[in-house]
Amino acid sequence: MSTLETIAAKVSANQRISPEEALFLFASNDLLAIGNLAAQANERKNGKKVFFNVNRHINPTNICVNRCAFCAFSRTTGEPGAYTLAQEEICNRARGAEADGATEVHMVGGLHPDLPFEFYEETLAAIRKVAPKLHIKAFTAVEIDYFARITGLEIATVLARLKEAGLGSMPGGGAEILVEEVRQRICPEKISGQRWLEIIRQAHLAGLKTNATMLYGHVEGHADRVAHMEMLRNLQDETGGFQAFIPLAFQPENSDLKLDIKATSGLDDLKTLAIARIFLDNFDHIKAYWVMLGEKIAQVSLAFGVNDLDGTVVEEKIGHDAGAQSPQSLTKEGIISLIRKAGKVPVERDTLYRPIRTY
Ligand code: V47
Ligand code: SF4
Repeated sequence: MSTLETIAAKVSANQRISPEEALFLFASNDLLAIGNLAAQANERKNGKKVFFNVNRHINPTNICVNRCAFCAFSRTTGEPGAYTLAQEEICNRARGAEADGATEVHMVGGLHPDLPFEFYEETLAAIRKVAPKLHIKAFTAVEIDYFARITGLEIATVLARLKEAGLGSMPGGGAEILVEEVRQRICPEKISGQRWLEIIRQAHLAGLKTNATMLYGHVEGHADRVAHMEMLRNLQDETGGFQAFIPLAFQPENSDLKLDIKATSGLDDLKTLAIARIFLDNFDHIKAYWVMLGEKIAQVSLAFGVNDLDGTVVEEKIGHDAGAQSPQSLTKEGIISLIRKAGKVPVERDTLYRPIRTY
């Protein structure tokens, strides 16, 4: 039988905890004990360093053929609020980001029914031309699958062509909850969890680093969260290609899942981040995405095993269309101050976690 003592002994000895033990932690209300274990596991890997980057999000289009039930960002062609950015506008934003000191552009969007694959290749090449110093982190596994479907190309070919055009790495979106029964309820049109894992595996094999997210706080249970993280842990054992794990707190406004689902509690947010740190022993980085968590919980999470606060973001649509109360953007100075006040050492990083400057 699991007890906090047996789990604590494992964490101290740097041993892996089992899915049953992770479930035990979810059922426990001893948040401070769980947080202490997570802080211990984090300090062993990262000391007092907390990473952030200077980045800019660009969402080329919100038109999407999937229309996942939880997504307040997507639109159908012709619906009020539907948009598609011209390539020139995407380039202007990337150029502006580089001029403002960004090192990364994070670009993800809807599955557009009409844009050809070449649009995305050309956009990468155009960004590379106007902002050559920017690392381009773009396209979720869901978009990569869509490109393969609309072109009839193999996943490996799609990835190779995007890499050739300038793709540097991939974000971790589209994972939601990888357990099929949950996916059927929240995003039945989306690729399966197994397909998501397979595309990420291929990205890792192609030399592209990725992140992994987990959308929590909707219809899933604790066992689904643990099963999700176990699938990620297994793949990471195999490829080592994941950089950060990012739990995304569900924002319930304006989505078809709204029903009577309430925003996650601070306690659940902190527990989920801490258990992720303890369970995902083969992930170096656990990221608190301040957009979905709010600045205050993101700051407190630095005492609960988190070592990354994402970036400046600049213009955020996915969470804010769904009612996120956080600002659209944080300044670099704001992030540095937030980390310092938590007694940690702010380190600006590039997308691949190479330190740029320690503050
Ligand atoms: O895949 C959609 C999620 C994701 C909602 O890899 C929602 O560095 C909460 O993946 N409430 C996109 N979440 C964002 C994402 C991301 C963000 C920041 C950094 C990185 C990274 C990745 O947003 C989607 C979906 O899981 N999402 N709707 C919502 N209502
Ligand atoms: Fe489309 Fe992604 Fe929104 Fe689903 S989550 S509707 S795939 S933009």
